[in-house]
Amino acid sequence: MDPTTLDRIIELQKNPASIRNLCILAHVDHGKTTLADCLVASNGIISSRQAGKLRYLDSREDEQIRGITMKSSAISLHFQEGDEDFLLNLIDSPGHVDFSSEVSTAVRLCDGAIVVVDAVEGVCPQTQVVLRQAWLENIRPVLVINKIDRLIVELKFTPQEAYAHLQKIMEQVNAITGTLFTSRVMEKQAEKTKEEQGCETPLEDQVYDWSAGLEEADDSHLYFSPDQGNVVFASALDGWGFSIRHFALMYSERMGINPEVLLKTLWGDFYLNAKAKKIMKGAQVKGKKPLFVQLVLDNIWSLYNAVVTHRDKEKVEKVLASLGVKVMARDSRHSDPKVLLSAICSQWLPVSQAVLSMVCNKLPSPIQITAERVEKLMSVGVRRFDTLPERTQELKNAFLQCSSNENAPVIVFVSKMVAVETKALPHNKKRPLTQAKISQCRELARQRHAERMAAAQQNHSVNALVDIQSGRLCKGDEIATEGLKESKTEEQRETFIAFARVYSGVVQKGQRIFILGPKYDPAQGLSMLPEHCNPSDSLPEVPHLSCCSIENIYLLMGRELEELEEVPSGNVLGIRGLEDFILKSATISTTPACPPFTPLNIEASPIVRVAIEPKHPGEMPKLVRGMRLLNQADPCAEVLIQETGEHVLITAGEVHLQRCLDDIKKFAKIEISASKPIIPFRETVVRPPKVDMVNEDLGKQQKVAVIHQVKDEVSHGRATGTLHVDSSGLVTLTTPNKLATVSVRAIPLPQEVTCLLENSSALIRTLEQVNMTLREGRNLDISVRTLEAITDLKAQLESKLQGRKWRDAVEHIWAFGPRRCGPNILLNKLEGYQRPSFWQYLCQEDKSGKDGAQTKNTREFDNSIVSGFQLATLSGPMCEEPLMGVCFCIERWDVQSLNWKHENTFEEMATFQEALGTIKAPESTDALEVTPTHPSQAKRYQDITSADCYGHVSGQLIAAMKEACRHAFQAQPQRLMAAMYTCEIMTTADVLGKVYGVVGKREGRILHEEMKEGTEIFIIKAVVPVAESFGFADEIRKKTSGRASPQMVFSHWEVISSDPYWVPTTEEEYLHFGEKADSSNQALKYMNAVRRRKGLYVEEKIVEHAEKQRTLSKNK
Ligand SMILES: Nc1nc2c(ncn2[C@@H]2O[C@H](COP(=O)(O)OP(=O)(O)OP(=O)(O)O)[C@@H](O)[C@H]2O)c(=O)[nH]1
Ligand SMILES: [Mg+2]
Repeated sequence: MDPTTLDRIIELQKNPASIRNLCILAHVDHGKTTLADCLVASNGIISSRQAGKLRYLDSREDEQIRGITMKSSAISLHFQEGDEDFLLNLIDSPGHVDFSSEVSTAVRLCDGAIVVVDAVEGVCPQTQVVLRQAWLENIRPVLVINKIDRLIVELKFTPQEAYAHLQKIMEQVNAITGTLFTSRVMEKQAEKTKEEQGCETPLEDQVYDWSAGLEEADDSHLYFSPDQGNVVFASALDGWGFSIRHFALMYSERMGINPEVLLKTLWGDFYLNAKAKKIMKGAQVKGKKPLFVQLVLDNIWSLYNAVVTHRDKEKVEKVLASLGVKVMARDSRHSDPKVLLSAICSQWLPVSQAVLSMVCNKLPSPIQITAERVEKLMSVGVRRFDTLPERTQELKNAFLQCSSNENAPVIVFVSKMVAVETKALPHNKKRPLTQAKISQCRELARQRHAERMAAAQQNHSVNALVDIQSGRLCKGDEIATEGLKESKTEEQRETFIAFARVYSGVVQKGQRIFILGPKYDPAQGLSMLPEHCNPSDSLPEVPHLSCCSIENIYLLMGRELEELEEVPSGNVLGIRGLEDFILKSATISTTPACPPFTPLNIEASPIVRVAIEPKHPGEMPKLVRGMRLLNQADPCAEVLIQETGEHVLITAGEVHLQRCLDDIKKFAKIEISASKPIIPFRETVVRPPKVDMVNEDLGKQQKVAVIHQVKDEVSHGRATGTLHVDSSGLVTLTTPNKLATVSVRAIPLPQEVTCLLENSSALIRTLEQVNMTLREGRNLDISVRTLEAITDLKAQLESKLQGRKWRDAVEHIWAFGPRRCGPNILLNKLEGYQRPSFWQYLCQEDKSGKDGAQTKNTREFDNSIVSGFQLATLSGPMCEEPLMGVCFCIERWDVQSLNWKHENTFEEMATFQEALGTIKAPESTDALEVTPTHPSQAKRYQDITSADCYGHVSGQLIAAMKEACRHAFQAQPQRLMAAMYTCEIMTTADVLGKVYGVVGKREGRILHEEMKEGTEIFIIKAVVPVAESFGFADEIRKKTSGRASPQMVFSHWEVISSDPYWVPTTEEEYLHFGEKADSSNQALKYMNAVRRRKGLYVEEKIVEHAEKQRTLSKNK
């Protein structure tokens, strides 16, 4: 980088008012990177001829090959408007759904965003997602409607049609903003009324306010409108773009109209009355040309017509003259008319000028950060801002002031870690020399040469020898040090650079700082650390807090990094030296009072799993290292070692998977092989079907079948003597020591309840945490919003679990599972067993103090029952996949309470083993009442009672509960559930049939299709099972010659209707399917595939009625 530019940027970094941190967001392929190219070219980093072709910010090889962005990357630009200088920290983000986590990391560091929308495709699914993301982070968006050239060249719209089309796009975008705004106002209003209710009027006096505050809230500044100056119309590829201010200023001079009036009327239903020389309203009604068409679009259309469509030289000359633009002869002679077009447009309507000026005027600087956003960033998890320690609350001012004072605390947020090749770091790179340096070196060399020549003349023979020797020596040294360096780089080929932003203070090279993990609690930290402590002091250990030094700091310049000494508040930067302390994201500060920032809103859920192994087994450690690096470098990918010992990688989709595999190869530098994607399933139970497979009414037949099945189970149970299954599906199981008995029944949950639980898992986890702290006797202040969400969840569950079967069910919920927050319920149906309610936090609000006595009522081993349930729901009996939508009711639970001590150690177990020789294992409770005869046996005896020959009672109970749940599950009709993608496909009418064909073949379902108004584009929404989705995008692209491409996002779980255990039972079924019924059963296929993968027993006949092969020729 040019040193003068660098100096200017360093200077600008010190003035937060002139900084804009922004990102470019859009749906995939709407032209973000192309637009970024134009902006980068304005700084001379790339030539303007290359802008749009180079895609400078797509620096990875695979990004260039595939033509999509996969990682967000930042670049700092300088822009001058009038007398003012601005520093723009620009982040380009990917648009593909698989990489939406990268968008989250970009949005967090910015104050504003450019939302790009393709003029032909309009608002697409990802456009909605990014608008929501920007909204959730409280950052301000501006709009660029890109690819307007396609309206002219491809769709061949008239200017009038194009105007109507653009208006529609604007409406669509504003509709989304409107919904987001309304929901926020509603939320705030609800919060306010809740607070008021808490302190004031009783409920009956409340009059429900339907308006919900919408009338009072001013939202006019939120919407996109060209006259507000927050919209630019552009064609990034052709290098032009404008906001209507440009035309307003131009025509106000020519026509002598006040520019402000033109600015207000240029976009909208206004027209020019030539006779009266006035601007009038009502162009549409009177059939007149709107001003925008007449003054703006007509000009652009005629330029395109002259240059691209008709290639009319004379006309071009005229246009050039009227625009006052000069082009080089080689551009006007070029065979590609687009070259001439770009040459004209980049002078007439330079897109970078339009966009950057809008950005500087409309987006906030770091000083303008709102208090609301700061509170949101600081209130981590369920905590309320006002419950944070006082010193923490004071830090809010530091955020708001964005001060770079010496005393200002340093607060930095790292949103992701970027792997950079160590040799690409600035200090390892040879820098190009400046002109001055070159001449200096030349001068030095000349002097040295002259000296040497003089010396040589004096003492020719002796010196020559020494010279050669020392020369050799020098060389030898070099080789040695090089060897050392090589071995070092071998160890550390990748260095992680933290992608971060400074919110307060000045970050300096070599500075000591605290790193706050996501779970760090400032209250705890402050109480454990001495006051006014420093990260460089030796301090006691505090959970989730560590200290380290910043090694280097960098200015992020796309592919390049520029080393800096310090970065003041309000800037985006790269930090080296944190890789051992930060996994994916973290907060950095010089004060332990700083809270960790709220975690990023990551929208994509990792769903595609593959098992990875190295080609050569000996390279396993390298693979493990590669996977560890990937885990750190990718915000969304997960790596883990499964119970089976496989190394598993979980990614958001197929494209993401491919990129992660490439990354692992690069990090580990070995050949790897990945398994076929491991497709997740869920297991569930359903109500007995009413019709059989040929749609005949089942009546009692099914019952017969169930009883038949149950009988099997019973006979099995008798064999072990501990299991009993009755005809209604109630399973009773006794522990091996016969001390405890549980009876469990499995019931399917209504679908909407399962959905609700699935979506509320984070909330349930929070509630579980709250319950845990309550059990420990502590209290946790949770925010009003969380409390409201919990109350709402309970109310929703109550309304959805109606009927006799579910009476009081919500109150009696014992636990959720698996992992204590999953979509299965454990229900307490025991008579007379009062345990603290799952909703005790809510009850505590009503009758504070009363619950203390209740808490004590928990029976011994309550936890064992929950653990058994957790294990049972984690892997079901069909193919050991997690359960979903199952409610287990405990109807009986007997346990002989003997006041056993159950915290035996292994040594005590050993003593017990010895003792077994002398004392018989207890057969029943009576046996335990025998008092030991010898006093020395007394302790031993106590030990034995707590662990009989079948192990600890609690352990036995866990196992018994798990088994009981599994049997109860099997006593119901079982089904598999498949993960489903929703998939939006944008296509043209002529290939619609082909798209339908592919969706059908992949077992997908079309939900709806609609045609975009005014275009030939169809939007199809479909669901496709994840299991069938691999290669789906490629197949569609191939079949439609690239005219349709799907965007798939995980949506929900769906029950596969066919029964994997189905065998024909009714006569009709025999007739229809034959005795063997070996026609394809999708559910069975999936189930067996999973079982085979997991090494479980698969019941399959490989050969039936085999016959010995004969050689036919012999029999002839
Ligand atoms: N006709 C036309 N094509 C454009 C324009 N801008 C971009 N494109 C083309 O659109 C395609 C996608 O452009 P990109 O800039 O890579 O899109 P992107 O939004 O960065 O895509 P992702 O990063 O993958 O989400 C490229 O083929 C561009 O040449 C434009 O103004 N007009
Ligand atoms: Mg891109």
